[in-house]
Amino acid sequence: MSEPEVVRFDFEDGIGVITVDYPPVNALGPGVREGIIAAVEKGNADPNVKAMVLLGAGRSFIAGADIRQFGTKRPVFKKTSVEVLDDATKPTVAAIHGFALGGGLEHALACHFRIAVPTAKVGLPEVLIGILPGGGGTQRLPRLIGPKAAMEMIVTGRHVPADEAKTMGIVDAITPGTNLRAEAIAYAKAVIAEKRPLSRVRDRKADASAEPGMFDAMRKSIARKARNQKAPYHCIACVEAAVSQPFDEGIATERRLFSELENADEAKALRYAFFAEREVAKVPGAPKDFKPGKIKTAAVVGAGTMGGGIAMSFADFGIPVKVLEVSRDVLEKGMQRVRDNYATSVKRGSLKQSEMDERLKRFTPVERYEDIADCDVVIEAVFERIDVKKDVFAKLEAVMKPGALLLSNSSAINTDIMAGMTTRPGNVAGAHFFAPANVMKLFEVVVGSKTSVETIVRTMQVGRDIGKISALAGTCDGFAANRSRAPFQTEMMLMLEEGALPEQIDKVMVDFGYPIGPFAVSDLSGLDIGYDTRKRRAAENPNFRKLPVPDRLVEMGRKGQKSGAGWYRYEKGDRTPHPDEVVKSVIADVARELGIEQRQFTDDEILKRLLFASVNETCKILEEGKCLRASDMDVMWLHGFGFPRYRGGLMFWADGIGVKEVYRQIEEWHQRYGARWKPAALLKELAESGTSFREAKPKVPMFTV
Ligand code: T1G
Repeated sequence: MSEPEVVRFDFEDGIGVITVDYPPVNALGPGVREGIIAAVEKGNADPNVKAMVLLGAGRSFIAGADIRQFGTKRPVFKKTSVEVLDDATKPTVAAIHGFALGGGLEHALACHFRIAVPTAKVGLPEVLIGILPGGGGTQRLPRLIGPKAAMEMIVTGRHVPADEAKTMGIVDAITPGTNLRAEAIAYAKAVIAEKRPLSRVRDRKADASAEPGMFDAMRKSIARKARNQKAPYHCIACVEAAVSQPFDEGIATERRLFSELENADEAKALRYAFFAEREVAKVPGAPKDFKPGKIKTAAVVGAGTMGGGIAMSFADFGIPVKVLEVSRDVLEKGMQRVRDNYATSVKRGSLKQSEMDERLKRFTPVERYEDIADCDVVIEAVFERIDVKKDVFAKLEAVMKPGALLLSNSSAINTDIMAGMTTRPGNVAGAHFFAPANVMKLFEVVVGSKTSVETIVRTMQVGRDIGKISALAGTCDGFAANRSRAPFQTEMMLMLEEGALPEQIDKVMVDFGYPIGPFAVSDLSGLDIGYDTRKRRAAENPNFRKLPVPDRLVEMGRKGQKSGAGWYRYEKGDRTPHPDEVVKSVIADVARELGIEQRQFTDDEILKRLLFASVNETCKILEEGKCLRASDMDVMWLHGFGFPRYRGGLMFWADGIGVKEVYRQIEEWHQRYGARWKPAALLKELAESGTSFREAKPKVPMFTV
């Protein structure tokens, strides 16, 4: 059977209709550009064709170049499909629904007119995958809407809704979209009937005279976020060329700068992250046709900091949420904290007052379990104590409607313990949020031994319904994300005893690309959190390796920012961390008492001691089947721990160093430091077989279908 046509051309009422049909999102995959060229040339040559419209079949217009093709050899065209459109001898209309992104919008910009349905979104998001609009977008958009607005869109990569695109002048008209094809044909016929002048975007002028300093101002404003990256700056340079160079020279500049980016490490890492975030959503073995509907009502048990943040996550995405707290006083305090959080966002300008009011209306504080019985999903966020969790699940068992998802936000307690309190363990799973729950994107779905595949799929969807990135984890101490990060936290403390300082370690990690260093993070979250856990572990396990440095700081009352000092000293009302001699002397005392000789550390050793420790642990997590893919762990590190996106993720970065070198170095530390650095069996296997981390497969299935 011949391949289905990826681009169709048909004729209706004097109009040539070009339809791109390359599911799922009409990316410019193999044959699409060729099909568009052939269709436009056919329309040009046919005297019965008075005008042409360009449409996407299915759910979207054209979502851009086929990202999978980057880094591979691609056909070179005498005239690209954008140029052929640009030179069309008859009026052309792009009719946009769904998304017109990247090369998709670039094709639309080469048409004489653009119409869009109200729900459509347009954008040039190439910078988000480490490149830049390579099909003339950096030259046409500034000519259409002005260099400043164009530069903001191109450097942020944001999607612009149709109404805003109309206001900006990207779109000429909004059309209902009840029958987009017919509406596009009607629009084209009106263009002919009214003899509208056909102006090409490329023939306009991009003028920056009103604000010549806009380019340097943009460079300054992105300096922190765009650290160690090239693409954002190349985007600015291209828009600058649109202002300072004739069109064709600007196109040459765009092509040159694009070619510097496509195969750079940053672009490879960002493309990897893009696909990893789509792979992580897949539940192996789940029935393909099982598509759970969006949840309609949610409940959260516990109105503490986490409970309030979880409830906000639902309200923020339009889902009514009941907050259950048996103590009215705690309930009121929790609701006040929610109101204060929203008020802070309003004050900062990131939320409108009207949005805050709308979101608060979605909250229903309740004090009885019966009041949440009708909810589709309930998430408990009560004290991290087994007896308390058991009590909650026993009460949920008694009231929740059949089929309700019974989820636990516990960050460590075995999901099976909660499931054991119910007669429906299949409906029980972990839903682990990361603080602050309404901000952090990672949503770790923890699979209990009896969790059903349907519950897994439904719970993954709950995460997406509230704008999170859902990732699967097996039940073990710390599940997948926190367990993989624990050795990082151990090594950062032990290196202090050996002579490194908090400020040196933090600088290494900030230079690597983290927004702030791990000790500054610890000062934010509070040193007492780790202290309690260590005390509990030491009581349970006499061989537990104590960490005297942080323990002493907590016992001195240095709990972090909340107490004015922790790893750093803070001036009143100022959150700037200042290195503190007191910390240095505590470190020196501990090292002396432990008889550890102090030494200098290179930045490279600090970086690898921290990250290799987690790479090794991730190999153990993978071999035990507590994580499905190395790329899933990368998604967790990107969205749970602020790992720099332009480095792809922990395991992608380690692959850049090479499995063999990682194994050699870990084995060397194993000889020097003992058992905690024993290489994972999987790591040894990968090194010996020359397999990359990305190809690593779990040895044990996480669940059976
Ligand atoms: N190329 C290849 N595959 C793509 C793709 C693309 N551009 N966009 C989506 N997919 C796949 C995706 O991997 C998934 O596959 C499926 O489609 C559904 O995607 C020359 C150089 C359009 C907003 O950056 O932002 O044009 O997992 O789950 O949530 O100047 O996809 O099912 O196998 O994300 O509804 C610029 C990227 C490219 C847009 C839809 N364009 N895509 O979101 O679905 S560079 C982009 C998206 C370029 C030109 C330059 C989103 C979406 P699978 P999905 P969604």
